Amino acid sequence: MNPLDLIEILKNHTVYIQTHNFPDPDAIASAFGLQQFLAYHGIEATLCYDGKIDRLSAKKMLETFGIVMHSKNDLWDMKEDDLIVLVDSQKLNSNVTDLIGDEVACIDHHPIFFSYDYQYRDIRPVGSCSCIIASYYQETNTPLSPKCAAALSYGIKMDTADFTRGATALDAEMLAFLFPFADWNLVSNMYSNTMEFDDLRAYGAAIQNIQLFDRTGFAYIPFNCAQALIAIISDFILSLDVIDVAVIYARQTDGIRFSVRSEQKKVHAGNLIAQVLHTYGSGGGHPSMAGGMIPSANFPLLGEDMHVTIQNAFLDVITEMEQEK
Ligand SMILES: [Mn+2]
Repeated sequence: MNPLDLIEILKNHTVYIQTHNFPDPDAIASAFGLQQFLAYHGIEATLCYDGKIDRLSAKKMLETFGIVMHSKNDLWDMKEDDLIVLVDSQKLNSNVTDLIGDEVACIDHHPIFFSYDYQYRDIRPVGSCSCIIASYYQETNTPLSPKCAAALSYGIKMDTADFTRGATALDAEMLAFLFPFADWNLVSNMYSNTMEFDDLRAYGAAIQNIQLFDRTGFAYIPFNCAQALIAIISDFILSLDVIDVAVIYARQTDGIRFSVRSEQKKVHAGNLIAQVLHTYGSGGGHPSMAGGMIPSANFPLLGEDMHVTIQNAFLDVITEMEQEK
């Protein structure tokens, strides 16, 4: 689609750009990049999300690049005929709250689980949503600020884990396109002081109760911890030489949150968690990274020993997947 079509759709409306809940660097960069793009073309947009900006890295990103995002609770004046552009997320997915405005557009790089009839839809299987937004600048010769180019570069680097996870040619081309415009000091700055002291507790818990079944590792964090931290710990556990599939789950106030990683070709992390949690909750994601949730109300379904139930459910599906030719 031509990104300028989006301008036509949004003209003369109140516009919101919404990310998935608990936005990560790619979601924040994409939202910011799109906001700046629209601003150049005369459209003002407010960035919004539900959940929390609960990670040091996300907070630091807002400060470093001068980004303002509003949480759902501040959006009391959103109306039904206000327009929403979803970035790095899709309507009807469990990780994005359905706000009152009208979702007329979607720019994303996740697989489609529920199709929805957007007026503007740009969903491509690339490594980051940030590279799609960067391509809008290139295609339309829209000027790019050093901060914006830096934020989008950081988004691409983070979501592709520095080109080691799901990266595509477009991710690489767009990083090359952004580089001469970007204030690279801002990108470098994002890589220092990234860990909070409290994170160590969660790492400690995961390390202490990690269990290994063949090449699948399970670790449980028995207390509330930030969604993004669970994902980071899951990357950390996957980096062990003896583990190809990592399943990390943490007890939260509203349920159990999961993060799954796979470097086993036959085990699609998104399909794995979707299949396993189907009975207990919901989940989904990419071939190598995915997330999900079991709401507290469904805990009785897990029986006497929830760990055994969870482990067996995952191991059964993993075995099935590995046996497929
Ligand atoms: Mn993303």
